[in-house]
Amino acid sequence: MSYIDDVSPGYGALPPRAAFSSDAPSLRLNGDWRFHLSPSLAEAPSGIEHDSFDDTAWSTLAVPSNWQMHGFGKPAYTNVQYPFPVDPPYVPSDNPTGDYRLTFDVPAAWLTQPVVLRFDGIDSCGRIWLNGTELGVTRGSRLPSEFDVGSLLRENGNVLAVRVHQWSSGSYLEDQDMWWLSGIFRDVTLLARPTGGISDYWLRADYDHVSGRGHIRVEVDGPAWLSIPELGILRASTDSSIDAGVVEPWTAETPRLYEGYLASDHERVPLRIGFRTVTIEDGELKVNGKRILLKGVNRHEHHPELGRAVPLETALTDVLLMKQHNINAVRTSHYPPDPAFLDLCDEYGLWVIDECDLETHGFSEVGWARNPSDDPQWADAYLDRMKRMVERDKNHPSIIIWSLGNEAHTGRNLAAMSAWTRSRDSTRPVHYEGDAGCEYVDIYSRMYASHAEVDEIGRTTTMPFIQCEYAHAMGNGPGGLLEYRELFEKYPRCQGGFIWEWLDHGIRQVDADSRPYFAYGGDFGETIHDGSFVIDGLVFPDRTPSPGLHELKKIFEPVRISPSPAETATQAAPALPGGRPASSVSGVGGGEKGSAEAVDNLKVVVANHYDYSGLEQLSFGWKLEEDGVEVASGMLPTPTVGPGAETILELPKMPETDGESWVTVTASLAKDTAWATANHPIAWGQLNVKARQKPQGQGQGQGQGQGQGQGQGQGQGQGQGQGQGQGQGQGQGYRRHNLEPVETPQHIGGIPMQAPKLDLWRAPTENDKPSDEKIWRKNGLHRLQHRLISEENGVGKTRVAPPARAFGMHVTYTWTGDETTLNLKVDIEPEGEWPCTLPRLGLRMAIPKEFGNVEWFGGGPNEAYADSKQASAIGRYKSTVDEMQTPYVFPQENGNRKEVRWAKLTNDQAEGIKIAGNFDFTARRWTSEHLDAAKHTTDLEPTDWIYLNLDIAQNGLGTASCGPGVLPQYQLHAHKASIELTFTRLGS
Ligand code: IPT
Repeated sequence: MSYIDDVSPGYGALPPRAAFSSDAPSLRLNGDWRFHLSPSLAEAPSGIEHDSFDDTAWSTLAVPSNWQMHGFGKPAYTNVQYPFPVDPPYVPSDNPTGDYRLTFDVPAAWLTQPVVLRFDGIDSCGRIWLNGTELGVTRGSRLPSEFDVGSLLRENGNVLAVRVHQWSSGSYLEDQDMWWLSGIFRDVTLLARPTGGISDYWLRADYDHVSGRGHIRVEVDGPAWLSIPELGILRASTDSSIDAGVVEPWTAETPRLYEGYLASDHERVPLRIGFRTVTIEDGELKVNGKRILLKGVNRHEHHPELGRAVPLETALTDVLLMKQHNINAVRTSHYPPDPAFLDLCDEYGLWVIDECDLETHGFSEVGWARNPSDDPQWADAYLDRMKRMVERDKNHPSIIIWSLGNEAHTGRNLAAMSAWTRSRDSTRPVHYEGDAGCEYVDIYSRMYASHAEVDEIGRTTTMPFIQCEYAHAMGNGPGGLLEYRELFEKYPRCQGGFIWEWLDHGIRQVDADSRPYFAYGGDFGETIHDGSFVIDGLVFPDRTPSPGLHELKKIFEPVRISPSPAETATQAAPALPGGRPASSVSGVGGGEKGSAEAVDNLKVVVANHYDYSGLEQLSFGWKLEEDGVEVASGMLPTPTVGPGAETILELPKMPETDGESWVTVTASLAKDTAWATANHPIAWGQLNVKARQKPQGQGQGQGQGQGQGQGQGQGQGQGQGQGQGQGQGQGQGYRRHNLEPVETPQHIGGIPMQAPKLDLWRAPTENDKPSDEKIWRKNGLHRLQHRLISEENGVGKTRVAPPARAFGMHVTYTWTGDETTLNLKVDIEPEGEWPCTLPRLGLRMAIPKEFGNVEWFGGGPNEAYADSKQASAIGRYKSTVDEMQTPYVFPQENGNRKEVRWAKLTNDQAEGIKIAGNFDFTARRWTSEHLDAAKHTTDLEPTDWIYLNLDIAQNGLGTASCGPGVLPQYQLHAHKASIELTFTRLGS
C-alpha cells in the first residue's frame, strides 16, 4: 500500500479552520506552473522536489485548472459506475500523474513569521514539497488543505513541487455524477500568519424574532475584539456573548449583511455578518421563526471550457441567474463549492445546503459490498472531510443546513460525521438523503419521490421534508412542476426542494468543419461512460437559460396573480394559461363573448408567496392586448399584502375591443437591486377579457375572425403541382399523401407545400427514452403507413397504421376553398386497441425553406408542453424557424408553441402563408426522423423544406429520465379528434 491508496485522509496538513481574508499579507500563487503528465507513478520522473531538478523541458499549465481541459489526457464521464475495478482502496497502476513545479520569491519580511500554504482544491491526491522538504499528502478534492511552511521559506527561488494523482483511495469517496477531472483546480495561496493574529474564528449571529434583537457569540483562538460600527459595537470583548440590539435579520429575500471586523493587536479580519436563527419546530424547518419554502436547485461546478475550475464571474452569473429566476436556494451538490460562491450566496441571498465531498455510489453496482460508509477503516477519512467543510464554511449566514454527502448508502461513518457536526454546531440541522430511517439526520430527505409519494409524506411525516433532488431537468422538461408546487404549498412540513440540476455539464468542442458543439459522455473515447446523462440542467453549458428554467421561474413566482373567483363568474371564460383548471380543453377562451363593450370591474387576486417580504419592492402594471396587439396599458397601485396573504387588485376600466383580448398584469422590480435592474419581471398573470370567436366550422369562407384581409394574391396557378412532386422525392422522411389520383392541394396560392397528413411521432425526448419510447417503437409509431380508402369531392379517407399491428386511425381530410384560401378539416378516429400513449396527434406538412420568418398569435414566447406550459403567455410573437429551435445538447423533440390561433410563415418579401385554427405549433428545417437520428446539434442539417407540425396535442414531458413519468392528466391517448385549419396566401 502506498500513500496513494491508503485510506487515510493524508498527512502533514494543519487542522482545518475557517476560510477568510484579513489584513495579513498573502500571496496568490496562481498562474502558469511547470507541468508534466505521466501515465503512471512508475513512469513519473524522480526528484521533482529538488531545486536542482531540470524542468525546462516540461510544458506549462495554468493553476488553477483541470489538466484534461488543456490537452493533457481527456475528460471522462461516468455517473454511478467507477471507471476502475471496485477493489477498495486500490486504484489502477495506470494512474495519470501530473507533476507541477513553481519557483517564487517572497518579501523578506515574511521570513520572520509563520506562513501557511493553502490549497483550496486538488483532485484527487496531492503530494507536496517545498524547497526539497515534503509537506505532506492531501486527499479530499473539493476541500482545502493547509501546510505550515514558514521555516522552509527563503526570500528568492522557493521551489514548490506538487505531484497530483488522478486516482487515489479518495476517488472511492468522490464518485459524484460528473466528469472525472484532475489537477490543482482551485486557488493556491501563501498566507503570512502574524504572531498574535487570528488564525480561526467562528462568529454566530443569532436573530431573536420575538424581540427583534441580534446576539453574537464569537469563538476565537486568542484575544480579539469585535466592531460593528453600524450597530454601535466598538471593540467589544469576545469573551462573552454580545447583545447587538435591534437588527435587521438576514434572509434569502433580504440578505442584510452588517460590515464589521474582528481584530487582535496584530491582525484585522473584515466581517459580513448576517443575523439569522435556524430551528426545527413542530416538524417544520424555520428561519427566524418562520417556515421557509425551499425553491432550490442543485449546483455542480462546471464550465464548458474550464471544467471544475469555475471563474468567479461564472459563479456570479449563476447566482444572478438564480435570483432573476425566482430561485431562493442551492444545494452544493455534491461537494463544498469554491468558497467564493458562498460569499455570493451571503451577499445576494440564497439559502444553502452545504454538502460534503462524499459519494460512494459505485458500490451500489456491487450490492454495496465493502462500501466505505460502514467500514471503520475509513472513519478518519469521513470525519476529516466533514470537519474540513464545517470548519471552512461555518461563518456563512447563507448556510442553513449541513449535508453529509450524497449516495453513499448508510453506515456508522456517516453517523459519526453527523454526531461530530451536531456537537460542533448546534445551530444548523444535518441532512443526508441516504439515512432513510432518519437515524442521524434532522430532516427527512428524498430524491425523485413521485407526486403521490410526496402527498403521502405530507400527510404522515413528523419531520421537515425536502426533496434534495427532484424534477430531473434533462433535455426537454421537466414536466409536472406545478403539481409538486401544489404539494409543497399544501403541507407545511413539505418544504420544497432542489431541482436536479442547475447546469448541463457539456464540454465545448468543434467538429471536423470547425462547427462548435457541446460534448457529453463517450465523446472523448471513454470505454465506460454514461452518455448524455451529464446533460441535465436548467441552463445550457454556456449558461443560456433553457425553457425549463423559464417554466421554473413561473412556478417559483413569489407573487401569484390570478383572476379573482368573482371574475370567473362574471366574465366569459376568463382563463389563466398559468392557472388550473383551464376553462376549456385547450386552456384558453372557451366561451363566446358578445359584441364589443368596455369591460369594467376587472379584478385579479394577488397572493404574496414570499416567506418574509411584503410587495413594496414591486411595481404592478397592466396591458390590454387585442389579438395580441397592445391597445392600452397602465400602472396599478402596489397592493399592501403581507407574506402568506392575498388581496384583490382592481383594474381600471378597459377600452372596447372586438377581437380576442387579454389583460396581462405584471409585477416587476420597482428599483434596481443587487441582482437585477428596475422593471425586471418577477411575476405575471393573464386574464381573458374577450374570448376568441369560435372558429366557424368547416366549409366555405374565411373561418377565422382575425383574418387581416391579406392573401388576395392569386396568380401562380397550376404548374406548381409538378415542382412539388420533385421536392418530395428527396426522401426527407416525408412521404406524400397517399391520395391518388390526387385532389389534395399541392400549393397554397402558388406556394408549394407537402400537404398535411397525420403524424403521431416525435423525436423521443430524454424523458421519453426510459419511459414511452420503447413501447412507441415496438408498436411502430415511428413508421406509420397510410392507405387511401377513397377520395371524392375533396374528401380523402385514409387508414393510418403501423406495420405488423391491427390497430389504426381512420383519417378523413376534407378540403374546401380556392386558390388562395384553403380550408382543411381532419377527422381522426381510432380503430382497435391502441396499446400505448401517442407522442403526438396532429398533422405534418412542409413548405419551402425560404419562408423562415415566423409570427404567431398564441402561447409564447418559449416552447411549452402540456405539463410544462405555465410560462407560456397568450400573445403575438415574432421569431424565425431557426430561433424557434431549442438547441438541446442531445437533439430531441423541441420548440412546440402551445395553443396557437394563427401562424404566418413568410420570406423576406412578406410573402408566405398564414395558418389559422387552434393548434400546437412546431416548425423546423429537418424532419422528426432527422432529429431522432441526431446525436449532437451539428448532426442537424437544414433541408430545402420547413416542416410544420400542427398538433391537436402532444404527450406531456414528465421527468422519467430520473423520476416519475407523465402524470395521467397529461398523457395523450388515442382518441377521436378533429382539427380545422385555414391556409391563406400572404403577399403578392
Ligand atoms: C441521483 C444523484 O444523486 C445525482 O447526483 C444525479 O446522478 C441524479 O441521480 C441523476 O442525474 S441518484 C439516482 C439513483 C436517483
